[in-house]
Amino acid sequence: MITPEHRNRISTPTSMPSPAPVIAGDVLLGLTRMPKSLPPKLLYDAEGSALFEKITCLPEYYPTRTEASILMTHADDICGRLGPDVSVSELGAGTATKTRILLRSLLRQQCSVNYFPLDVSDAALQLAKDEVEREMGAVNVHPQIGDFEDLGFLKLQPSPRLVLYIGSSIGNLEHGEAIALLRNVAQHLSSGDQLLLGVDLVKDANVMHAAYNDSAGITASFNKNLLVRINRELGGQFEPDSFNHVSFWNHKASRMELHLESMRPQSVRVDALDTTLQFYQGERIHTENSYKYTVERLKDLLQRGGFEVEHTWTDPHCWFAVSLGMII
Ligand code: SAH
Ligand code: AVI
Repeated sequence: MITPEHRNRISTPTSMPSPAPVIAGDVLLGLTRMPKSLPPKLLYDAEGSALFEKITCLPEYYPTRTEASILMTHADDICGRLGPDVSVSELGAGTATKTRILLRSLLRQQCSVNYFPLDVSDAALQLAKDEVEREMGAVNVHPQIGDFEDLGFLKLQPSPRLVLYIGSSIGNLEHGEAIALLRNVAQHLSSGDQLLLGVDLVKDANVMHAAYNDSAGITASFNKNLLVRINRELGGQFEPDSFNHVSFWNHKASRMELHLESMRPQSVRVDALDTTLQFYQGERIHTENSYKYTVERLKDLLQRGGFEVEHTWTDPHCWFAVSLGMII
């Protein structure tokens, strides 16, 4: 459970070094093309990670609690299907709150666990390490600050390996990127190694719309924090309140979309890019897609990624699915 004390701590990492800010290239590329867009990984500076934690507790944001309920109901079944004495790595671990459900269950069948969480957010990883070690002394946490593009750390992980990619984070990737990432993961693994993948499923559009347009405005703050980050890290002069948070269901593409929409014509200077950006009234910056799957498309994704599907669990409403795949 993330308490207010945790939220304060997430923005003040203590003992892990921060990587140098490397957002300039992505921001220049994304904001000088038409239509404008920014990669969703930029949403996760310390403040963005803290806002995401708040999102996971919102009444409208069903994915986190639905996936947690699947993990709580089936943790022993999931862990019973794993190899003996597995080590665990996790892509986009965040604060690893739901991961602890699995680690608790795993410790009922093995004495200790080596756990390698990867994330671009050092603040979230610090909290993950603190909380896992505080609760479970038998879990050795080896945090990896970095991008999905560099999966070399998977080779450090002792066999047999379990890779976690939960939280529907794969839904923030385009289909081609998602398959390429799974194939890259598979290439770092050996026969018998396993992947547990969690994805959000297509459902009533009103339910999904509410989840990304919450009444407290936390998702809007999460989205606008991108502009705050550009101001802080790149000397930008964005006025975040001159942009609207816009999120809608794109049925054809099977995804929720997040955008920031300029409320008026404006010029925005970004010193570190030596650029002044022009926005027309109503112009949008596309900041995130959140693809929603069907169980069939999830299985297809795993197979295309190089994994044989072993078992898939869903909740009673079929809102979310967690699937276990293996390298054969
Ligand atoms: N797995 C957690 C957190 C999901 S939020 C959960 O289920 O609640 C998505 C996480 O992925 C964030 O912590 C973010 O920092 C991380 N992330 C996003 N893009 C990334 C990338 N390209 N490389 C590494 N981590 C990334
Ligand atoms: C991390 N990811 C799966 C979240 C999602 O639902 O796509 C990010 C998010 N964006 C807005 N709210 C939550």
